[in-house]
Amino acid sequence: MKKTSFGQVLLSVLILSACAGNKNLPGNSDIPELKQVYKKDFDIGTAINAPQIEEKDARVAAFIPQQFNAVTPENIMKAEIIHPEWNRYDFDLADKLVAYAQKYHMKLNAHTLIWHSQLPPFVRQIKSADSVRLFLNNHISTVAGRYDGKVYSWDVVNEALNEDGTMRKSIFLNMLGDDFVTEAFRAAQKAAPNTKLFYNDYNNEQPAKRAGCIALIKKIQAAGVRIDGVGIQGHWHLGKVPLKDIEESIIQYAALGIKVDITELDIEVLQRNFQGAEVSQRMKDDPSLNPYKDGLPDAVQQQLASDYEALFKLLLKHRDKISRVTFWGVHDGQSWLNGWPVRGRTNHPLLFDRNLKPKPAFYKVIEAKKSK
Ligand code: 9MR
Repeated sequence: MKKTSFGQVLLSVLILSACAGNKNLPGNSDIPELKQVYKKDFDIGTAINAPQIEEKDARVAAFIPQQFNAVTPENIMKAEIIHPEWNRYDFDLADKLVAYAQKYHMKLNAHTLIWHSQLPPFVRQIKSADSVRLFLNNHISTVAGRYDGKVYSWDVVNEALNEDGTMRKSIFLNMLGDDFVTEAFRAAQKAAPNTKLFYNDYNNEQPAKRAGCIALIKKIQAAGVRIDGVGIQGHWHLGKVPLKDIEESIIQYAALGIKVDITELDIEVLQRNFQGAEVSQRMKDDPSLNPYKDGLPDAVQQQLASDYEALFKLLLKHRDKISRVTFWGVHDGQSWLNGWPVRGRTNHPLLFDRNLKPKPAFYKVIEAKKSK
């Protein structure tokens, strides 16, 4: 009798500790896996930062490969970091990222080769078109060449368009004219024959910008240069995801014979019709500018869920044209939207909250698939 009860106690202790252990287990093994649920449709990616590449936090480290089968470096492959001086490259983190993606059998969608922003300071000091051209070609051949066959895709050019579809002013446009985009793709094609080449932008589902984007893609194609896809970044707003424009864009871009990926998805829940340091100051006294510090009210949570549901239903409808959907961050705590357009707010744009807990939006995205 005594023995049995000791055995029972021991058993209960073992079960209890196993359950407790489970709760604290890295990752979140008792929820569906997005990558698995969408396996036959498109890849599900996430943008990751340096600590995530280096797996600093064991819980996050276990969680990422559970949910996602594609990764994009949020910052570490940008020119500023990977090419700090004319003759100096720093491949440390990018090499780690390649090893990370290989370890977890994830696709690596590299971001980005030519962008007007986050350029190393030496580029801004270049004074001649020849030197800009040399930078563009050296940068692409060195970086895209090194990772050819190791990354799945490159965003060759990022954000070259204005909202009205004209070309955005930048050192590349000013010095090289609009052909710089085609030149960049030509250099990438040469350096990276085994890598998919994408043009990436935001708001390029909007009609005017889309028209400019289509013209740009046609120009690359007319020059006999390879372009494999277009990225619609997908930084959208609560209750205003432009489903019609997105659908029209997917159809029109795909008609050019290229893939259409959603490359930086998030849905902003905060007001953002202001910018700058002055607002950061004002925010300290005006809590209405940062209303969800302690969490999302149910109505907003439900709206976010139904926005994501409608979006994924649409993406599923066009799954034959889409190769991946990438979220811009793993969880709300990591999102760039906590710091933009003003610093220090608490935003909630992704499917997982700050504790990696799936939000109602996550379950709606899972259900969207089940109903298809
Ligand atoms: O999320 C990125 C943030 O950490 C950087 O500070 C910022 C710098 O410009 O870039 C963010 O990522 C951007 C991406 O590279 C291109 N599209 C817009 C993204 C959000 O700004």
